[in-house]
Amino acid sequence: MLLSRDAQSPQPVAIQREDYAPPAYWIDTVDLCFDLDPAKTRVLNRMKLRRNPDVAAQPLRLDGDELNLARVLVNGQGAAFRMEGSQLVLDGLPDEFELEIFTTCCPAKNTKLMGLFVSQNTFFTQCEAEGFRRITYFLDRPDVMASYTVTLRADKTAYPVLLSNGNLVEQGELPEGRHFAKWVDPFKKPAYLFALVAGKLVAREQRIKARNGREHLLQVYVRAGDLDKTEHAMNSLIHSVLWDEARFGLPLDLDRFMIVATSDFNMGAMENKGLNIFNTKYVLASQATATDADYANIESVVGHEYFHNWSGDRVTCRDWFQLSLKEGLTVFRDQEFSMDLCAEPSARAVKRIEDVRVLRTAQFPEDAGPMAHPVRPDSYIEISNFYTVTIYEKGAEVVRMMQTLVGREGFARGMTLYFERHDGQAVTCDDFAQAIADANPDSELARRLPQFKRWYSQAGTPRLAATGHYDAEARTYTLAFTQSCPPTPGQPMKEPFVIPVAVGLLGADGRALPLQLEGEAQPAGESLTLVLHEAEQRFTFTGLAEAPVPSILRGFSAPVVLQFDYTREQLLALLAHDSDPFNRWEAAQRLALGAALAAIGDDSRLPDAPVLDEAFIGAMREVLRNGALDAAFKELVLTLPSEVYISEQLDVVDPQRVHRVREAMRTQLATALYAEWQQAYEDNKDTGAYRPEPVSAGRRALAGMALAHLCIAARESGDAVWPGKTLQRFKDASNMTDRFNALTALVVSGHPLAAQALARFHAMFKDEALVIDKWFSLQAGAPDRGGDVLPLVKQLTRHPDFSLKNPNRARSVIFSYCSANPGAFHRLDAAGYVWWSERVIELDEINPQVAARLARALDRWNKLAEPYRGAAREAIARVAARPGLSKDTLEVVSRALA
Ligand code: 0A1
Ligand code: ZN
Repeated sequence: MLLSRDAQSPQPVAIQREDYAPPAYWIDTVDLCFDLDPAKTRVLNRMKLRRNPDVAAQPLRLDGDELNLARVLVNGQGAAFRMEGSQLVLDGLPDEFELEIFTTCCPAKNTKLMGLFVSQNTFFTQCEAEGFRRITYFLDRPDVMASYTVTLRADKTAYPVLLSNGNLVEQGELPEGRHFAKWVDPFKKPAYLFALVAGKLVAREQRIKARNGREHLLQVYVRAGDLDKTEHAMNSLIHSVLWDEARFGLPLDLDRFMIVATSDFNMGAMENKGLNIFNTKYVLASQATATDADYANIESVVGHEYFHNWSGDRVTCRDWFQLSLKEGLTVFRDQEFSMDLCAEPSARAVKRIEDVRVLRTAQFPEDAGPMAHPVRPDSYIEISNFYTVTIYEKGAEVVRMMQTLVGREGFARGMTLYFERHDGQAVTCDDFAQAIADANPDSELARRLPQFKRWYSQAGTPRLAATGHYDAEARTYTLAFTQSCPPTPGQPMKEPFVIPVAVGLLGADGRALPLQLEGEAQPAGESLTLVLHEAEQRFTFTGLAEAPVPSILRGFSAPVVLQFDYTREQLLALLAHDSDPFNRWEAAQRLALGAALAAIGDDSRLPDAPVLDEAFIGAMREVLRNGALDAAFKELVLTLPSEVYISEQLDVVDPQRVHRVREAMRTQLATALYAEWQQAYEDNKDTGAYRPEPVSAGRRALAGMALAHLCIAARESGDAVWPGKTLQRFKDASNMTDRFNALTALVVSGHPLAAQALARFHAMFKDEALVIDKWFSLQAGAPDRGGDVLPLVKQLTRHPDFSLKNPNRARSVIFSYCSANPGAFHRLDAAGYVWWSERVIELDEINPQVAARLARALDRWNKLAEPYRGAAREAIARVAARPGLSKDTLEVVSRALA
């Protein structure tokens, strides 16, 4: 499967889940001493080890990567060792011993941002998954848990703040203007949770008392100029602490909990014990610089990392195949947290719809492509490639289904049992599912646990085909389900899943009909969860005087594709009346998708022919006018399915055609609903003093959407009023959400005023890196007009503010174009693909993790129509043939070509 490699880099090997074996040695304590210097940092590592008596005697093999080894002592004596590849191997060791290892590394040259690196004159670490081995030789695997003592020494003027995990036990001065700090972590932890930070930082501090009376110091560390942007992160942290205690009885177990922000970070944030390190994007916010979406993301990421303190840190993963044990569970927890913080039930529903949208536009394609893998993968070459939407978002859906099957209270009981049983351990996905089932012995989960766990072992998105039959004479309605799951790499055949399907039935007038299942004594309420477990199953409802409209998979109760031949009338009825907001939204999506697919499949269609019919437009008009609906919900309903989502429904994709049809739909909505957009704008344009909470955020979102459509309509009619008003709003806005929405409206409608607004925006925010990222990203993601985006993107990469070394900046241009702008990226002349391959190769030399993510932009090449398909394959092959490619990128492109 893998392609030829140059002589220096050996063929990368795949690690298999089945090969798991416990470690040959345990490391009980680690005493680390750092002399921090960007060019040459010295690391003295003194460990106490003992042989694992359960494992046959074997040499000690310590992982290392890009380290300079100076000394190895066993019990204070120089010891014989050998290198096997990057591993340090020691033979003939006693059963218990002290091992001292002295190494140096060069943080200033660490562009991979794994291990110890420097960002803006500050030291940071990133150790998950396998970065600790870039700091010292170690058993770098999550089932080796040790107690850490860390001493940091550095120049006091350049690095006044010295942080590590746990408690600060000592600090003081050293000769030559240096100082030190000593930290002790009271909890054992795997190496991937180790962290240190050293630099010129300031902190927002807050002391809180938890429900149980314990006091804690919370700190958010940033660079001096950013302190005024930390209030929201601190509030989010306080809410997180209170929520985990209230909902799951999980208290903060440390005296001090720290968050530190860095602008150079590969991912969103990292849950190091007591010392979370964050991408600035998920910490810094002010009303002038951050949008409502930024505020919401900060809340959920701060929550996510904090919740890891239990689901990840106190109970961790036995091996990296179990990654979803902590990630799926913690995403589920952060989703629930954000929902529970919503004051209005309708805002909860909006959050659910947003989460499902992410799942369906990112995870479903992953599950159908070359990188498809089970929630608990069976093998990997580079674990960094498996921090995926499948592990995170589908993993969260699996946990959510467990909650559905045992009920909310039962799930909380299961969580309590899980943490009681496994506190301080490194465990598996099986252990988690077992605990939830054991706490709920009479549940459907407990009854079908082995089958339920297929959600962990089988990749692919199940298809659930349903049909409905009404028998007027018997007054019954029968729903028949057939489930199947397409093959995925290495898994040609699938066994049936346990699928919870929440259903309701609506009458012609839109009211909920009683749900009396045949054979059940009692009628259910308005909604009922059917638990499917066979390939084919049917359910009959009795006592129905009329043919019902079925509302199936309410709340998206399982991560499946539901296939039901809804008539347009049925969908319009669901959109107008369903009491389940998710299915109400889903009905509109199905209607829009149906129209898009019909237009895309119509070879005789003229470029500007209308796509949407009067019934759909009328329904959208009703939604916009409906005084009972929230603005946030309206915005979601009016948002057309994305090009990616539409493309996923096709066997062969012509991305240009998909783009043109979707643009035509948007233009049609813009012109046909002109009056309603004006009204929506007028009604929602003023949201008073800025508060980043869901209700007013929803109103700002709808006002922004209205403005974009009004500018599109103006483009069609030649009217100059709305673009002018939009520019004025852009100038006058008192918060970033309104300002950026106005700018976006000018850019997406392609209005000439966009140029001056963009220039002004850059000038206003030239010192705000996160805002400049938005400026880049908006342009690289703009709708293509005659192939104009690629030349612009090339120009943007030559802009003085552009840097390939900063992941946020690289993503803002390159990913916004290659991964988020299909209409511009897929060009008939293949120039987008050529440019992509050059950027992947260029980035791979600097930062393989970021390169490998970019490499995934062409995951779905095999579905493309010619000539795109052949050109895309050629571009991938060009990357794969590059000598010396990292194993990260090589794994992605090899799978794509397999
Ligand atoms: N555990 C983190 C994700 C993460 C993974 C790898 C990283 O290093 C490159 C950084 C962060 C989380 O789930 O938030
Ligand atoms: Zn996580």
